[in-house]
Amino acid sequence: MEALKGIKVLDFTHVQSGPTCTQLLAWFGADVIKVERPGSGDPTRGQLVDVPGADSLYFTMLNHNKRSLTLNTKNETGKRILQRLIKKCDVLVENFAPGAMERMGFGWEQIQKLNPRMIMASVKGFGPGPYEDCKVYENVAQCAGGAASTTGFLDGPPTVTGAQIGDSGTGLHLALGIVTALYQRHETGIGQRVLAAMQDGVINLCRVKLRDQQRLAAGPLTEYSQYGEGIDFGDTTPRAGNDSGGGQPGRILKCKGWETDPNAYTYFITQAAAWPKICKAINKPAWVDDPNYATPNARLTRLNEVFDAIESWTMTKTKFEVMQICNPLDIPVGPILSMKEISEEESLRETGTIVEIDHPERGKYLSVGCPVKLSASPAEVKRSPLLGEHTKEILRSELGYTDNELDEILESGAVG
Ligand code: CAO
Repeated sequence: MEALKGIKVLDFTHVQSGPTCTQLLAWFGADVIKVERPGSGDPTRGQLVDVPGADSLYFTMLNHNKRSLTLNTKNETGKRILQRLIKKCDVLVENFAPGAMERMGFGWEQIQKLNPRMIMASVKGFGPGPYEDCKVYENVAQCAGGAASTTGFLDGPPTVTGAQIGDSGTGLHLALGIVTALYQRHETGIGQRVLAAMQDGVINLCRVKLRDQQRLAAGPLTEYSQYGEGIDFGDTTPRAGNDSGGGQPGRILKCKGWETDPNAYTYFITQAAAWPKICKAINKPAWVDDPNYATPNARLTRLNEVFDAIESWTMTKTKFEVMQICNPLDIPVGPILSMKEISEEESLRETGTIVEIDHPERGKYLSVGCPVKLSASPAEVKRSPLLGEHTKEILRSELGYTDNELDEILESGAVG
């Protein structure tokens, strides 16, 4: 049985943040009806196209397990259909620019009147405040949420990360808000408004950097490499390069083949508990008891020397050999995996994290399956819908329109 079976979601999302959220709800079993503008649909269908004439990977990888309904919500017939859908559904999710739902005539007040049980969930760039009217994309959120100022190297510019923490990260936050609101509805019988602002989502994911901001008042951040290098700290959390965020120093180190392979690197953490084993593995047995190296505090001003020595050793091994040697010794390391390696990794295929999907227009492609595994609600990944693929089916089965009525609706331009 699927956990969210029976929950109907009216999905007004587009691009990435909102679709991430509704795709998760669909994987957990909700019936997600993606409402799209007739003719064009979600703009990502036609963005970064790799197979001419087929929906892009951008779209197909974010819209699995959904049904597509084309509906012009600015057309009078379209508005009437939407009103009926709102009465039938449990959740409406949208990530339009601020004010778009109100301009359509479907702001929170109107939705509550139509269906007091409805949960209306939105992604916006910013929460209430000076920037609430701004349109926002991924990298803007990363910059406004503190990620860019704390990512990159000390002597370089602010840097955005490849992980879509603004879009997909906020979609995840929103999904949690929606299921929480559904849970509360069991008690209260009424819906509520759920808002996930991208800036807030990124700040939440940068929590440890706000921790460090406050720690600066008590002195330099000793676990940052710049401390050991004698570089002064300013008044804000600096960029930490590849330093690990916790109290256990870690860095990215070269492995065999780094000269030609941009990903022949490993992450290596000098966890305090593993220190004696690290010393033995890298052939520095004297460092186990040497007071200059034996304790984490003693090592803090010598991290460059320590990691240089470890790197001299990792450079003689492939990143996978480093993993094979260090794991049994409980030394925390991780190979830097390329997207090619991830796409070919058998174990990820077996768990359903990487899945191969067949699509009528584009053939087979790889996607990321549901990253959260529920033992009693397994997620089967189904291909994304073609534009308007389920329009008639939804109008018939959900709203009970007859064939004649469907013809009239088609003629009105409300769907198509
Ligand atoms: N029928 C009729 N009109 C429709 C429609 C439909 N089915 N679906 C959408 N529209 C209309 C909307 O009503 C809106 O019209 P108005 O501007 O006249 O009110 C219009 O299409 C487009 O909406 P938009 O302003 O949201 O789209 P955009 O491409 O200009 O902006 C984005 C895109 C992402 C910047 C903006 O939606 C946004 O800031 N969203 C919130 C933050 C967010 O989610 N960002 C992440 C996106 S992923 O990187």
